[in-house]
This record gives sequence, structure tokens and C-alpha cells, in this order.
Amino acid sequence: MKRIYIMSLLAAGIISMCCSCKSTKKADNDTETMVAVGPEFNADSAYLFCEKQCDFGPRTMNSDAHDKCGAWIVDKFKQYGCSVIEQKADLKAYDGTMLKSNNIIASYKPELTTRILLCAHWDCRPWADNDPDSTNWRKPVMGANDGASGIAVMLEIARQLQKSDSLNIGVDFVCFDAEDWGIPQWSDAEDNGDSWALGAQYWAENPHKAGYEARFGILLDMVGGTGARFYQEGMSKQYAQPIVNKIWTAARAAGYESLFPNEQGGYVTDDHIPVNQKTKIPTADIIAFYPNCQQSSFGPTWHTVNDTMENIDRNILKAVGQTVIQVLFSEK
Ligand code: AHN
Ligand code: ZN
Repeated sequence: MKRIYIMSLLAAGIISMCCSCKSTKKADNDTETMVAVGPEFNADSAYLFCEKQCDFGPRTMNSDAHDKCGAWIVDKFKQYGCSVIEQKADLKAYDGTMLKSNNIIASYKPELTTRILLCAHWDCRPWADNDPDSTNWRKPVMGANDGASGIAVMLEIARQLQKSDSLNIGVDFVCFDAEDWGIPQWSDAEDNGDSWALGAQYWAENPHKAGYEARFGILLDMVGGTGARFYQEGMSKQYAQPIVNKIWTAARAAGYESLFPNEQGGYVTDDHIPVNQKTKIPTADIIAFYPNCQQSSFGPTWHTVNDTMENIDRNILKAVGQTVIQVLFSEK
């Protein structure tokens, strides 16, 4: 209620500003998009969902922590009223290792034909190959940000959808597996991008339902790191510019303009690439970009042993979660 009131005041300010210059038509459009809509995303809840995943240990492929966390994710989405499908497959990694992959698809209101795809990967990278200390290069990554954060935001959205029960559009939460087994920096193998996003490649070729369609998709990747900002990712602009516009407009309406600059970031090989290339679902990636970070443009903890809960900021989770809720509840 309070948020809506503040946004109305802001909107009123914009109308009066625009009336004093020229056309009021534009002001009407802006007013519409400036109203905060939908339930309030609870950052503490999302933070706990992130922590809970980390408590299993690094969820690397073919590990016990991975399988236990997968069962937990399935249970949580079921608890929040979603229908859940586990899409299991043995996928071949760049070095021939067979990965026991499990894409977890949780559907809110599966009976509705108008649907939106939300997705994130849930596996952890088995090697901290971007760590400044080379003795860590073969140690697993905890993936508080790179893995757990996107799933945590999706779980909190599922919880809010059940609580408010007012969204008349279906939502599919697709938790991709085997995203982060891409060729490590210490390997001599040539990286053409194909070794990443194996679970998403499989799902895009074999959707959980024959002829699966969605209006559009949003991928969440590294959405909880301290100091993160979300620039418009280059491949998303190429494949799904209208979806990028929708998201960045929603971020402004939700009050997170400063964390979602209207500027381009990098070009990222991520789960949205196979989704855009192999399905008809235009999908944009909300992914952290640190233009001034020496260690990585994905941030100082990316693929290091420091990707842990100490470097998760609940305000970042909140900004992304509230923005996605704003997108969902702005659909007609
Ligand atoms: C590459 O580094 C090629 N892509 C980044 C995709 C990624 C890895 N997202 C999370 N971990
Ligand atoms: Zn990663």
C-alpha cells in the first residue's frame, strides 16, 4: 500500500512536470508504467533460500550435495503450489564425463495457456578457475551467487504468487542443471561456448511439454552479489530487445533505476542462448555486470572460492525479485 502511494506521488510529479512542457499523452504512458504493482518480494526470505542451498555444500554435478539440493528445490516449489517435472538426462561434458543432469520445471497454474518462462541454473561450478590463488583452481565453487541466487529469487516469487493468488498468467520456473561445467581456464581445450549451459541446451531441444510455448523468458544469473548492477546484456538485446525494454522499464517502476542502468553490458554465453536459438521464446538475461572490476566483469567472487553467503546482499536480491514481479503483474 505504502509503495503504491509513493509511486503515485512520483507519477503525479511527472505529470505536473510534463504538463508544464508539452504533450500530456506521453505522460499518461509513463504514469501507467510508473505504478508499482504486484506483491512485495521479501528479501529476507530469498536470502534464506540462498543460504539453504549453500548449506548442502557446493552443488556440483554428480555429487550428493547436488542431488539433495535438487530434492529440496522440488519440495519447495511443490510447497508453493507448483506442479513439478524433473527432466533427467545423462549429458556429455567437454572431457567426456557423463553428467547426471536434472532440469527441474515448476509450473504455476499449468492449466493456463498464456505463460511466462523464468529460469536460472542450480548447479555449481566444480572448479574455482578464476580464483586469484592458483591453489584454488580445482576446488569447487560454493555458488551462493552463481547458482543459488537465481533459484532463491524464483522460489520467493513462487511463494508470493501462491500467497497473492492474483496473477492470471501461468509461470514456468525452469531450474537448469549442468550450466557451469564449461571448459576451465586451466584446460588446453578450445572453448567455443558449447561446453556451457548443457541442461539448457537439452531442455531447448526437448521441452518438458511437446510444443511448449511462452510469451517470453527471463533468465536470472548472479542476481545477489554485493555491488552488482544489471546492465543490458548484449545477446539479450540481439535476440529479445522488447523483453529487455520491458524489464528495464519495470525496474524503473519498481524504484531500482540505479541498479538497472539503460546501458549495454557484455555479451554472455549463458542459458538464454540455446533458449533463444532453439525455441521461439525471446529470452533476456538479467546478469550482474561490474564494469570496473579487475578480477572479472561478473564481479570479484565469480568462479572463486569466495562466492559465498558473506558476499550476498539481500538488497540486490530484492531489486531483481521486485523487478521480475513488476514485469509479471504488468502483463495483460
Ligand atoms: C562464460 O563464462 C563463457 N559464460 C558465463 C556463464 C556463466 C557461468 N554464468 C554463470 N557461470
Ligand atoms: Zn558460473
